[in-house]
Amino acid sequence: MDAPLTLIIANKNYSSWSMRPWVLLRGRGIPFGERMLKFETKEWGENIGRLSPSGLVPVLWEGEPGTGFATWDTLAIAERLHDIRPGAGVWPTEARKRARARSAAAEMHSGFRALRGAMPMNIRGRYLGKGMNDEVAKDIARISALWAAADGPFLFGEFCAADAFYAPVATRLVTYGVEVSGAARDYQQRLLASPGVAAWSADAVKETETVAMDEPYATPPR
Ligand SMILES: N[C@@H](CCC(=O)N[C@@H](CS)C(=O)NCC(=O)O)C(=O)O
Repeated sequence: MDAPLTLIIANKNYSSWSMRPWVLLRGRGIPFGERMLKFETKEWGENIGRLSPSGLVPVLWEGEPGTGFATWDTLAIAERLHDIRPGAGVWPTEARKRARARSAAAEMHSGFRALRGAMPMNIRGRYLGKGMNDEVAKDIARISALWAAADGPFLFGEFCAADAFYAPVATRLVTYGVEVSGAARDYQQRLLASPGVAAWSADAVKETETVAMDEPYATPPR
């Protein structure tokens, strides 16, 4: 009997790193529970040290959160899921596709800093035209090329971890009113409509908390 899985996450509206393994688990139909520690709350302060070795989210727990087995950091979580749920399609079955999918996920994990910095994830927010500059445009051009080369309904056939890594970018383009075209746009729409991404986004728009650090374009209260 496999130990039950619990994913420690933060606010669905803002936490792009939490979103990635959550949509992967949901998108691949892997059962799991979630525990949300909202940013800037007493609950975060009281529990993050016990529930996250790195002090960051997401964290995947096998067994009881806090005493079971923890894997932290999104890339490591994807690899751990691939190990413990080998038939679940976390990565593509074909070795070269798997290598490409890992490359795409790693590129997201370590790159696109301009885009991530200037356009923080904010699923319910609308800041059309904000955040764009030359470096961001370069990141978007690279992502658009990657998406346009999708080899199936998703980047490498069926929805896998690589798609999960790009899900927060698909929502950012909506938030900041950036349009990609052609095959990249078709892929973005499929990604937004995929079951895990749609479910996460539906929860995100219901949240009401505001995290100032993730709202650089909000009008400050007077
Ligand atoms: N490299 C990490 C990044 C994790 C990360 O930065 N998480 C943010 C939330 S999206 C966090 O926990 N921030 C809380 C803090 O900085 O105190 C990963 O891939 O999981």
